[in-house]
Amino acid sequence: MTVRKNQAALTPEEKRAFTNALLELKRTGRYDRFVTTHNGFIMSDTDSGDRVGHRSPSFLPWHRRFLLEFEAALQAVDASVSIPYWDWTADRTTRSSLWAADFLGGTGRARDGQVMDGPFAYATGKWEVTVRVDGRNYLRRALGEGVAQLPTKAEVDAVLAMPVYDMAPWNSSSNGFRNNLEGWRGANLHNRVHVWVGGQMATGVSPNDPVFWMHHAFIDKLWADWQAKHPQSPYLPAAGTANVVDLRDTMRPWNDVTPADMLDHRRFYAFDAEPAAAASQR
Ligand SMILES: [Cu+2]
Repeated sequence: MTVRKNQAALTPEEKRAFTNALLELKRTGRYDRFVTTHNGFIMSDTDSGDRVGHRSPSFLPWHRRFLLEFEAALQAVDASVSIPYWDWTADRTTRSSLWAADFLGGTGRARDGQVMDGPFAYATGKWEVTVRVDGRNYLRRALGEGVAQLPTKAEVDAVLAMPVYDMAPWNSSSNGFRNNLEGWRGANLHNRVHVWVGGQMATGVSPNDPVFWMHHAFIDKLWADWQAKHPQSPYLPAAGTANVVDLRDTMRPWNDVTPADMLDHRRFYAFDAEPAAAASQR
């Protein structure tokens, strides 16, 4: 059974296994197909039209399925690997071990934002950014420059307290848990983290930065935490909503998976720290 761990608790061997599996997916071209898929949805998801991956209720089940597919690809390289999660309420500075040279490497240099250390620095020859929205083919970051502070635990807790999953008009103007977590409304959680990292993470080709997976693994965990807090609150909308993925509608690009299939993460993996209420209530 896959166990997703807090990145801060990984051993040096686990960090090496994870980064090596990423480099192998990159070498074979498999990695870049995930970047392409994500950018396609960023481009096509709109508030007034069809929306699946973002700014809609299916933001959470879509990314759960997307991460599952990516994790399966990692595990085909090394069966011991799972996607770690980055709790950015706790590891919230540029000095976090996350950004050390033995893991993701640090922020970009002042001149051009280029990441200069770690396994994903351009100079290694192993991490060329090929799916891109501008001419630059090196991984870039500007940690803490686009926005000064990552979200706090108190800001996360206030969003986890919201009892309704999502609300009409089911887009970036909605109230409710999903849109406050996604960040188009309120304190801004998920979106702000993309901006804090900067570089490719602040664009539609954000999966070019491996931290994408660890950020989304934490967003995914917050969905599980929310479910444990609100066991009577269902995914919404239930049915019959134009342009939006209802509970039992299939999601592109897979077309064989629905939000209902994604509700219980424990069919697929466990977290190192499962939400307490979940064990007794589900
Ligand atoms: Cu994201």
